[in-house]
Amino acid sequence: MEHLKIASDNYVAFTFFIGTMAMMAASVFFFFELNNTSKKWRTSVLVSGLITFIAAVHYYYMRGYNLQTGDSPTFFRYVDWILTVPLMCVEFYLITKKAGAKIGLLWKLIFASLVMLVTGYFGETIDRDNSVLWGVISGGAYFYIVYLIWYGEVAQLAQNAGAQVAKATKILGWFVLVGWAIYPLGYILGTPGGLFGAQIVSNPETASHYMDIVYNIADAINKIGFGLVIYSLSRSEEN
Ligand SMILES: *C/C=C(C)/C=C/C=C(C)/C=C/C1=C(C)CCCC1(C)C
Repeated sequence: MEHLKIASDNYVAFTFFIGTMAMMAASVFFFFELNNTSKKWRTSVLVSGLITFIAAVHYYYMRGYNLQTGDSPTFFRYVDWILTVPLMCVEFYLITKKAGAKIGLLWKLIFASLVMLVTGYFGETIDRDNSVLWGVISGGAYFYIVYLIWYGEVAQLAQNAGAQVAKATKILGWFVLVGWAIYPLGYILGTPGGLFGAQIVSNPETASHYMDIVYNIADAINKIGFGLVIYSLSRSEEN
């Protein structure tokens, strides 16, 4: 049995390790705080904990996979996203529900997120030669989500849901606009098509390392950050 350890210059393995720890710690925090969360916000905080918990389990696996094989755990990365991104859509639905959000809005958000992720997966795996095309389709679904949150139904409902919900929705909207935009950067670095054919990192192995580091950083920011915005909403005075 080989003894596997993280070399001090192995940033891919290191960010998988830190990611695992951060997701675990965040999950413990959200779950333990449920006890002193008002009933109104309990489901939202629970969902925050589920998002980081699902990520923690995937990160634990991906960390080991990467350490043992040196490869990018693309499949489980996408399994994680397919579970957690729709749950982030659920958060938008839950906080605007009191202002009248309909279940149809939730399905629109979930559907768009699935299109975004499935097409991204095709571009990264089974049809890498057309990664630009898949990336563009995925980007279209992404901008539709941004639109719904910033100008569409989510934005309108948030305006009628009180100042605190409006403020939280704005911050979550920034996470989606800026924090989620980090992912296409990882995709551009890691796929052969790069940015409309411009190969940014020519060595495929280095390219996939960059991609993993970018994705790992983005996941920590977005999953934990999202949860903390929901948590602080649950603690805001007027609610
Ligand atoms: C917790 C995980 C999250 C918030 C993952 C989000 C992933 C994305 C926003 C991915 C977006 C992509 C594009 C917009 C184009 C290229 C392909 C993707 C899938 C990387």
